[in-house]
Amino acid sequence: ATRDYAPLTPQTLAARLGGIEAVRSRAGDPSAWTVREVGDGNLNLVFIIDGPDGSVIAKQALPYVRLVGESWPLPLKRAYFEYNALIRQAARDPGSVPEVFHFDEEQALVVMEFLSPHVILRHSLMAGKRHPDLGGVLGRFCARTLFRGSDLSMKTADRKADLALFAGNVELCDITENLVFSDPYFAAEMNRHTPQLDPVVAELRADIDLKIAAQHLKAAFATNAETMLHGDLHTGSVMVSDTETRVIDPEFATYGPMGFDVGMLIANFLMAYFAQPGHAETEGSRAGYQEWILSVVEELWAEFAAEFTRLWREERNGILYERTLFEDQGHGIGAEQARIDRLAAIWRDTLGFCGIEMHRRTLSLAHIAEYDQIADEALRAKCEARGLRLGRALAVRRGTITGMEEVLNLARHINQE
Ligand code: SR1
Ligand code: MG
Repeated sequence: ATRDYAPLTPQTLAARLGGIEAVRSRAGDPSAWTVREVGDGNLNLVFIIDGPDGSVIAKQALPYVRLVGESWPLPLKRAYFEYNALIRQAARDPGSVPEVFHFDEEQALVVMEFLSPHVILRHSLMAGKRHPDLGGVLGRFCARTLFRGSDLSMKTADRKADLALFAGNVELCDITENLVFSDPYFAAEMNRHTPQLDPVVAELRADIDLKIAAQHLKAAFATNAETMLHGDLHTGSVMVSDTETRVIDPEFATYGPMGFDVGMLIANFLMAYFAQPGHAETEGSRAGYQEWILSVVEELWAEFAAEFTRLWREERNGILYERTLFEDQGHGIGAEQARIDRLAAIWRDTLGFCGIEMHRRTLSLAHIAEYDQIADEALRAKCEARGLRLGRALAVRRGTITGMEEVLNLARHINQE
């Protein structure tokens, strides 16, 4: 029987979930649970359940956008896409995401592994902390999930079924299409920006080359169903400890271009880089930490390309670039040429999506804590303007920037101005 959806509260949670064996077996006796609501994202309720035998997370969708309120309804079915994305990511890159213990479609609820002592990466970057192999783990996560969710790896029937499944994530794609690709470039109702940025914003909104680039990238997001994306892969969707990195929150999962996930992630590191004057305690500590952030970006792309290459050579077994097609060339020369072309296309997309993400997190509805928490508005605007400038260069010049060193040098140069 279906039970009517009802949002959980810390007071009702033990009674509602205490009878579920998958939860009880991990947390222990429900009468001894303590429950806290800790969601600080834009959309959902997130509870930590601490029981005598352990802790778990219960994440429940609300029927509206939490950030805005009930005036902006949002379907509960996003929990279904999150659950389906999580189990695919776990299969494609084992250990990279929290383990799912229980899914309840009617209640839009996923109960999953509590990651401890992990913290949200965005907060760690504001606190100036370093994490070993961060770029490596994230680069491999992108390569494995994006390659293995694509026509390079999947059989026709599986690929078509997943394409149809994730095509249902309509409302969240609509959010991305508007908030990310369109709103930054006109005076959309929900936009906000630091007042001192007015002249820069006017310049960007008069920039035809940039608007055309944003529309080309929006078309790619909307029409190029290259793979299953995480769909919202920013540094708030990554949890870190001193020894481990995990990816969370794939409720925006959809089929789209590989560069979307990689570009969004890199953009969030680059914004953390530009925001450091608002967070680092001394100039001396700042410069070294900023360089560390850039080294993570460098490692992320290098590891993505290396792992994508390994998977191409060892696992390519899907609909595209069949091995038999390239046999005549000997030594895999034809397949290598195809791989290089494919990576070059992903690189161009990555730069473009990276640039647009840097704009939308400064000008559209959903901002980032790194900028928002800089109380001095003039300093905040200076940091944000640097990000906007780099974002413009990456989006418009994505076809001619040849390597990551050029991107990082551009960031260093803009940071000095
Ligand atoms: C109304 S939702 C705003 C943003 O929050 C999510 O995390 C996505 O990034 C979305 O664009
Ligand atoms: Mg999220």
